[in-house]
Amino acid sequence: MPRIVTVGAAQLGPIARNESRGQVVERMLALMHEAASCRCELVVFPELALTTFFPRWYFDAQSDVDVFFERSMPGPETQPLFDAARKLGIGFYLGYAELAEEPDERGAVRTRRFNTAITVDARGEIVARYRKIHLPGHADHEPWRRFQHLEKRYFEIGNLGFSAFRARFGRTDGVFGMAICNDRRWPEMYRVLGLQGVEMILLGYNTPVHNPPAPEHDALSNFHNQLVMQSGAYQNGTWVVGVAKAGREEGVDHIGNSVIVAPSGEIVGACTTLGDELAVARCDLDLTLSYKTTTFNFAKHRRPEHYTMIVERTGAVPPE
Ligand code: CDT
Repeated sequence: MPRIVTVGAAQLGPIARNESRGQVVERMLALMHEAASCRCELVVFPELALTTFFPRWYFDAQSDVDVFFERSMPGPETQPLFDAARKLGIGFYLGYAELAEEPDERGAVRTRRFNTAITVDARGEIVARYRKIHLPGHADHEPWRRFQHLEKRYFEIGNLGFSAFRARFGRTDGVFGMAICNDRRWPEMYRVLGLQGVEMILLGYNTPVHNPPAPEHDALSNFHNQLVMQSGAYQNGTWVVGVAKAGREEGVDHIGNSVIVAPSGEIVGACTTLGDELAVARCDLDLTLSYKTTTFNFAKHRRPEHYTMIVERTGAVPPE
């Protein structure tokens, strides 16, 4: 019996700054209904899916930043997504800005802000939470840029690790993992999840076409997007579902190129527009096996005694 999960990559087009949560959720519900009509059991929405990608702006006042954050999940505006999951029998991955009152490393309760994703099952229950670890960009205002990328200012580094989890979608139990946007460029993310036997990684992103510190990469932004997810999938024998918030948002162009990648590294589903769009694939989780038990049989072939530098060293140090 194949272990099929039918997955919808629910790409969103641009979200204007003045678009309300209610309006965005309506767009997401339309995609969930389309997904249901395609027999999807799981849909993946983008990173920070409920608002415009606000780290492009520098705000002096914290109160101006906090309007983009959710204080509860579900909250009044997002509850319809959870209701639709139950009604349609579809799980979903959702990225959003999370404001939490919780203890820090010293045990002091304070307001904390994370770039977060949750996975919700078909009962409408949150089954896993992930907080983004690789925060790109910068912490201070850099007016020379055409637009800012202030994730290092507005978010703390995630404190939940890369934790694989078991979940059931449709009739299939599987091992899932989550990541967010810039995480997909780091092989460590895939490998840490791979070492937990992950079978499908869910991942949303907002990727501006223009990278101010390295404009020479701009023409390669779609290529790099596919390159990292295809290699991460193949080298760890896992499905990867990468979903964009795409198009021209508040004057900034973002890539689309949402894809569903098989454990072979092949793309089996893809969005072709820069708007709200659903790409669907029937994903057999057992297709991971021929990679996990042969070329990438970790227990047999990995040589961790030669990899210690990976955890002992952060930056590159060339030989003398
Ligand atoms: N949202 C996010 O993490 N975006 C980054 C842009 C960095 S510029 C290369 C990304 O990795 O797509």
